[in-house]
Amino acid sequence: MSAADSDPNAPETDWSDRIGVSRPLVITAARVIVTSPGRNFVTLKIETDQGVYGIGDATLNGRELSVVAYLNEHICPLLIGRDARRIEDTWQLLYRGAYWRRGPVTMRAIAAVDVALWDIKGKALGAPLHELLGGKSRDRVMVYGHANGSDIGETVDAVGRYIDLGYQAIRAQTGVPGLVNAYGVGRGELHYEPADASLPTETVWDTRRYLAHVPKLFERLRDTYGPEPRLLHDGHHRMTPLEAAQLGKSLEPFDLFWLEDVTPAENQEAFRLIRQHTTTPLAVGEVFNTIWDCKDLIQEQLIDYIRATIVGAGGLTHLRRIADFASVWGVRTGCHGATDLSPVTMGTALHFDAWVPNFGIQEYMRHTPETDEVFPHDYRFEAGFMIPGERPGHGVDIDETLAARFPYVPRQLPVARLTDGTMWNW
Ligand code: GCO
Ligand code: MG
Repeated sequence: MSAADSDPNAPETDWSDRIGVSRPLVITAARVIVTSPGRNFVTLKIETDQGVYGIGDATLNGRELSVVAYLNEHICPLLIGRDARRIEDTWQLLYRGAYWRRGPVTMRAIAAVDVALWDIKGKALGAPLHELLGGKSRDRVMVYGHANGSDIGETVDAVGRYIDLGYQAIRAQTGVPGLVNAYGVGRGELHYEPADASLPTETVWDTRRYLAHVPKLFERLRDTYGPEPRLLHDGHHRMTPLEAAQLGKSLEPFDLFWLEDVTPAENQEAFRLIRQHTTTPLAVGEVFNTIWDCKDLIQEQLIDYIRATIVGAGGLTHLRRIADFASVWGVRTGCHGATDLSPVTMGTALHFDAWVPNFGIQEYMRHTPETDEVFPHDYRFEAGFMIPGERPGHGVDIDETLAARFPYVPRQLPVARLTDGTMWNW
């Protein structure tokens, strides 16, 4: 019995009996829904003349309303009357047609349209997205969870809790002595939510203290849990390339699965220096929007995992292109999956992950129960893995009545300053 059979409120899933794709599916409406069930989400809903609809995620953490305006003012009007079946042509229209290319706002708006159209196509054909992509390469998708604590002891305990939940891969972050609010340290046990105030919270950063402290965390983790768990760490763009090389080297004895975002990647060449000095695997790309942001990183094999994901990098249509290019150079995927990526992105990413031949891992931070209720979905967690659903399309819906009960709340990400007051990368 499918989830849809057992849930009386589940959306209708048998559109394909009536629709198919033998005639145009004319777009009749495109609406933006903003909701904040614990955090803000922007969702685009595209409706067609034959009743089948699709939804896409357009959430840009801390800058949500810019994408709302981009969609409402510049994209929704031009979608009306178009044939929803023409996903590639619509993607090219929105990318080339704007003249102003790339960037987080534009590419999230494009991603929302793209994913909504893939959702419609899947429903019209009666096929889950992994089938449209070429079928599953794996039945379940390995995910990593976020363990964090204000000191090493707390983080070690948090990693233990993830191991007890069945996770085989865990990202570990810890507070640094002398620094309040180090990156990645949350307040609750399973939820970490950095966008915490209507104006940016100021935090203080000192890379030397951090570099001296982090290896101690991983030494303790290996002493406590042995060689088995895959351990990950996120540097969140705080280091210079040389500092990143130093960290990579000092972590080599602890066999990390990956070291993420060690330095900003606007200058892709910076990774050459890091690569020359360390064999710790490198992951980067949660802020990337297009293949152009990672072209050199990939073809020079300067990284091991590409973190671009559905909502950040122009939807399924473009992410698939990045992944195929990466596969040529032995780079594997590691889709961003923080809580600011809505269940719509998670559902779509899981279909992508189930298909993509060069799959690496998927990030998974649990959404709050309120978020899960607003976005009913058929993917599920099972002992360290996510199982994509079998409903046609991406398998995620939005309960608009419930969504309306959670109005938008202005929230921004923190900022970081060095100890002398200099503005730094959060
Ligand atoms: C991660 C990330 C996030 C980001 C967040 C910003 O690896 O999951 O670095 O937690 O900070 O997505 O909105
Ligand atoms: Mg990150």
